[in-house]
Amino acid sequence: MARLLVIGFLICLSAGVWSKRKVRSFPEGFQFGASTAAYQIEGGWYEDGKGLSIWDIATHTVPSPIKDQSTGDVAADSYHLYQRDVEMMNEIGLDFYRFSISWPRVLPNGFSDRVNQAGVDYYNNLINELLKNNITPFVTMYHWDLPQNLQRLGGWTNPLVVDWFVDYARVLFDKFGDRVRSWITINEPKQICFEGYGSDSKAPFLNMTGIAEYLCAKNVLLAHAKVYRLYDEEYRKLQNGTIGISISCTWYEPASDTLDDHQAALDARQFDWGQYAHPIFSRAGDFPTEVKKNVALKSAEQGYRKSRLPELSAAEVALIRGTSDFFGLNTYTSKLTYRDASLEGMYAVPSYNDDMGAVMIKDPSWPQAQSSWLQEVPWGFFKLLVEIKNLYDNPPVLVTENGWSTAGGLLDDDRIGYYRNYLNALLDAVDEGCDVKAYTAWSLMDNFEWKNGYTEKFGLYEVDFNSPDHTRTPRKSAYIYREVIRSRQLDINYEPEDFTAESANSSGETEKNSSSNYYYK
Ligand code: GBE
Repeated sequence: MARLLVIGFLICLSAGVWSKRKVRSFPEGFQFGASTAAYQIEGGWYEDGKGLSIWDIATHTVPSPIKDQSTGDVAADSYHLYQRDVEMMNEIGLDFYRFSISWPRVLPNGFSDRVNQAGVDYYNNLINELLKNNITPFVTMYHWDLPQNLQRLGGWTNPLVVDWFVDYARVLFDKFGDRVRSWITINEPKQICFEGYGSDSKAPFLNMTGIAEYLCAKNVLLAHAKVYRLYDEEYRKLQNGTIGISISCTWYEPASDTLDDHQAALDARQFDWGQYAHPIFSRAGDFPTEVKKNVALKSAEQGYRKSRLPELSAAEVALIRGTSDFFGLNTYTSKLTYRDASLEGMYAVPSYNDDMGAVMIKDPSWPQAQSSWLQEVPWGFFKLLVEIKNLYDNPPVLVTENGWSTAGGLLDDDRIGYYRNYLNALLDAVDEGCDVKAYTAWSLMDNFEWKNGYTEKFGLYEVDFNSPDHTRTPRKSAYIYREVIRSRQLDINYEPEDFTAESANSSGETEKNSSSNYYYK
């Protein structure tokens, strides 16, 4: 009898471990999607009345600032191939598709006085095709392709951009809001502001750190908030949708247990994403205290009469606070963070990095993607989700981007390892009480990876950019994701029967990294 009990106990135990480690279910109603962005896939850069964006200008600059001198002129040609795109979504079984609308395709000069009907037609066709196939359109209004006309007026550093963005959003609600029920105003404010205005890693390459990214931050927040208020006041009743923002968050882990390193990691989180999340999602609103304090202190030391970080008035704090129906989370990786004497003289003065006062480094033991900044750190994703829950009263979280880059090839075991480990960490966070409601893979297909051109591949589908019809072929990871969605489960042992070695070999490339180690919390 005792022996039977022991055996029974062992069976239960191993079943528990098995179900936790091998097959785990997603919560009821959990939604799966994939994401793209207009400039990265559409092409059709100068067709049918589209105006120019800052990325059209950037990629046509001589000498080219793009690693492989490429452009998004044609990209994956989704302007012509959107029906094939929807077919791919059907093959995987996506619940929703997150794509962005090109502002200058709809409003060629940026202003709403002239609407480009051909651009509206294109998005109508895409949206209708999605709905016909039971795929929910999840629309980002701004994924970095600002009309060049507005850039000439200062772009996101001009406070008037707030109203221009509101005018644009109104056109989108009017034209598409009868069918689009899920909106994201802004994709990644930090990347718009810091990478575009504070450095030269994204258009418009302004590179005026310490000043420009902070002006941009205030305007982006206000633009987002005013569009949210507009939806609330004039559209929500009729159109009955949800609207929010997507913020890119890296997890910053203290490099050691010293107080300095803990504070450095905290400051890095506050500067990197708290600067944008805190005004919207915290109870108090406004920029985070640490950010205000650091920039004000440094500014005073440097002889500025006012903080380089613009203030938000009480009315602006109130306007911005609470303006997102969900936390749209884009996340890819983690960094180790420290603060010590070596910081002295490390960063330009003034600069965002100097204001933050932290050093962020990679851990060489973490699996490395093709993108230099991207390493696989699933426990960092877990900690990030728990931190968002703790900081912002457990908001509903939609993971709006997550993914892995390779050099190419259909057999992408390292991408599969990444997706499995990140989904597993997501489920751990759900067990911890985090309200995660959706997951979006970046990306549906290979595309123009900004300054890195076509040298980094994020797609579930490989795109042959050299073939005239931009042939799309599912990678092994597409088969794995399809099964996750079909079963609503994560099964780390699943092997797709219909993914053949021949199809994998046909790409002629093999993967350089394999992160086959499975992660356990
Ligand atoms: C998303 O941004 C974008 O929304 C999407 O358009 C893009 O294709 C996708 O990522 C893949 O890149 O080494 O830390 O100093 C910063 C992700 C690197 C945001 C970090 C790269 C933030 C982009 C350089 N950034 N990341 S480093």
